[in-house]
Amino acid sequence: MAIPRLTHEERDAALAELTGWALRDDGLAIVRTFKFADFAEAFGFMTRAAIEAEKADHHPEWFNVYNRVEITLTTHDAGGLSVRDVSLARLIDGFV
Ligand code: HBI
Repeated sequence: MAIPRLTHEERDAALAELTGWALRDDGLAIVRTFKFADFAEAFGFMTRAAIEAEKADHHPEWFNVYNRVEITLTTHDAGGLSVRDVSLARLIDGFV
């Protein structure tokens, strides 16, 4: 399903609203690193985020080692950032 890519203005406005997310160097994704007390906390966070991602049909690219979770959000179907990335980032921020 074609989904529009955010304009630079929309992108910058969205980032201003989000906590702790940064634009990836190529401008096509937003990234954030989370640190938790231990692995169990980190994995619990990933479990909650996975449930929301599946509900939204929008999936993160992520890396976890011990208590650190690095998340990258981009919309493959838009070839960059879309509203789906901003919405999922906002949902994920609600878990920390
Ligand atoms: N997740 N991040 C991301 N980007 C997508 O384009 C995407 C997705 N999850 C599912 C999905 N697209 C499907 O809706 C389409 O592949 C049909």
